[in-house]
Amino acid sequence: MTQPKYTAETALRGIFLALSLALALSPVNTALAAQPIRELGVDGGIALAPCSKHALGQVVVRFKDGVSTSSLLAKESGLQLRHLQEMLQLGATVLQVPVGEEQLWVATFNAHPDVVYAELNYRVHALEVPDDEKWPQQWALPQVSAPQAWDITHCNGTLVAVLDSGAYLEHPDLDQVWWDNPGEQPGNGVDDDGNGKVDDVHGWHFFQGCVGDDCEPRDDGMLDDDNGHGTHVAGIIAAETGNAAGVAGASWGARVMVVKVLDASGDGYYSDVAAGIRYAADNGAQVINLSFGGDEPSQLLQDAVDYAYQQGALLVAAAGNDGGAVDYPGACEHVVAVAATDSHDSRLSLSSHGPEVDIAAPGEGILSTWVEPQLYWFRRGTSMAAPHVSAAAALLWSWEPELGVSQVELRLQAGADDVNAPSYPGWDRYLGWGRLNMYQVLTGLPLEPTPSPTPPVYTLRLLLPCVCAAP
Ligand SMILES: [Ca+2]
Ligand SMILES: [Ca+2]
Ligand SMILES: [Ca+2]
Ligand SMILES: [Ca+2]
Repeated sequence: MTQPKYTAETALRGIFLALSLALALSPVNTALAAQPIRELGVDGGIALAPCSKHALGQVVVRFKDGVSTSSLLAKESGLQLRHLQEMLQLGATVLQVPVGEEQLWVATFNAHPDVVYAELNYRVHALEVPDDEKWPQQWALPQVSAPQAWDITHCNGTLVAVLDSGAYLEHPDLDQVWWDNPGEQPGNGVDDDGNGKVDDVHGWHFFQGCVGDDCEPRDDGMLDDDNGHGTHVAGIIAAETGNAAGVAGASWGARVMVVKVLDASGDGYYSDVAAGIRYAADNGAQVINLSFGGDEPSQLLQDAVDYAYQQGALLVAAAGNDGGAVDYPGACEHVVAVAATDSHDSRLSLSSHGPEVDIAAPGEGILSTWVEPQLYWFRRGTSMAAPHVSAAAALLWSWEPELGVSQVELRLQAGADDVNAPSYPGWDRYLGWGRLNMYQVLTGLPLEPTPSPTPPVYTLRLLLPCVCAAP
């Protein structure tokens, strides 16, 4: 009498029986089927969830010697288990399994006596450092963990309004990033989208036209940057990145709506700022960057801010550069006020402080785009800090578009590094919740802000080691 020959076929039959039972009994399976899922990206034929740490629909299995899987899987598996890749030298095989059931198959295989091991097909990744020529001079972006954030995702065109001195629209490192008003035909002298502005293709210009003491509100489509400040701020957020030229923009992919509210001297009026905020919100800006400030509170400014916030826009403003109280609109309710730090994570002495400060970001020696003839220039101040935060918000919204504006605010705060914790643990009036960390903004869990100022608070921050499809 001969012993029945033990083959891979019998091994797999046992596995499939066990797995079928496990699937039938598993509440996980039902739950998975009911869950909404994101659109799947496709990378080399392998399905990858946007935040999946492993290849979907795959497990790696090594069977014991003499147990070959090659011809049996398709025949035996009612679940269309299929063999994708055999690594003969290592004795392992990559098997295709139903998406969402990878863990179950790994557990089932590992429980079988003829399996040496089974595991998920995990992803590896490289830190994404852009090839932009001036990248080595952009110390601020590694400081806020931008490369780690970009390794998760690039910004997919989130619209950021830059209220500033205009922008150099033809700048070679910016000319692809401008908002194109989808409802407006350029240059036909007609307000095609009926928003009250004729030919507002990339944005609008709100200003008090003054001759001597005689000032009156006017507006037009002149967006040219006669100062340079607006071009610098736009570049920090959205300079074309990975194009082997110029600088990298912190969002790597946001679009910019140009709203000119400052003149050649960098001055403007609250009325123009308020009108510009309203225009930005009405025309779809998700983030509104306000790198300027004034000393006086204003109901007009607060009303404009409240309007945009209710539309779901995040407003980000410079805290101020006089080292005193926080400027307006940074001090308004519903505005993220940004202090400035240096390469050692120390607050710049010029950076204004007070109860309204929410977060800090690099603001010294910041290289970005500029008007001709320089084209690139270093600047310092809280004006340069705010756009780093705007860029982080744009990137987060691109990654998790379902978030509401208050959730984005919380994620910015929760992700910040409390770099002055030895002196001022938790929130403080100098750096707010701490220095921006773009990676943690994308991966961290929201923390409830505590009343300010706080006794020492030690938070446990969960860092999800999430590795995702390169966009
Ligand atoms: Ca129009
Ligand atoms: Ca038109
Ligand atoms: Ca560039
Ligand atoms: Ca602190």
